[in-house]
Amino acid sequence: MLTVYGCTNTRSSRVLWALEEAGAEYEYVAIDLRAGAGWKPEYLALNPGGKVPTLVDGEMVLTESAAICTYVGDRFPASRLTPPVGSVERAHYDQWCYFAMSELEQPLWTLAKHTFALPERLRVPAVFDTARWEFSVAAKVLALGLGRREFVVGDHFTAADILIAHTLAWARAFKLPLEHEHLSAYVERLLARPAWARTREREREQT
Ligand SMILES: N[C@@H](CCC(=O)N[C@@H](CS)C(=O)NCC(=O)O)C(=O)O
Repeated sequence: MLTVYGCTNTRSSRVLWALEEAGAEYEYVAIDLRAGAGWKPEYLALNPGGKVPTLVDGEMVLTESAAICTYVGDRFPASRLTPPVGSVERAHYDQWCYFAMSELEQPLWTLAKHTFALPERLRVPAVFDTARWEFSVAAKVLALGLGRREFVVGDHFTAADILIAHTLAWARAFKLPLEHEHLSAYVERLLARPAWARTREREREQT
């Protein structure tokens, strides 16, 4: 049995989404970050950063949402969430996962850290304009890469779409304009998937 440690409205939703797409059975353990549950010694033993998500599969403990979503795809190949290792599609899949984590997400994380996540004394509001500009550049690169296609890699849904759509939903929550019409349509389409609705439901049941 797989166990996911997560918290509603965080990057752990990506992992639940991947598991729901794969039709996997899993246990969900809610970690109330706002109440400091991430800093309890028993959780720190699993995730030394005190962050979510964490996935436990038997003896294996995995952190980092992109690595976990990729692991889920590889562990449940029938889901087709990850293209075969060594294929051109896998290379493109990796490219878009790294892009999501290092280019698209980073400016949003900067906004989040300097708005609420960091202790007040460490927040620097002067970074906001730069972060918004960086996000608009990354969104443009994504819009060009996606074009009018339905999915970011090949012709079907992969875990790269999970990382990107979840990040774009985060941008929308921050009221950042997506500027590119087909990016808005892409995120709407992906968030309408039944597996995303099941993810939200599972999180609601647990909290
Ligand atoms: N790169 C990590 C980031 C994980 C992360 O920062 N998670 C946030 C929630 S979205 C968290 O647990 N924050 C709690 C904290 O920083 O104390 C991933 O993608 O898994």
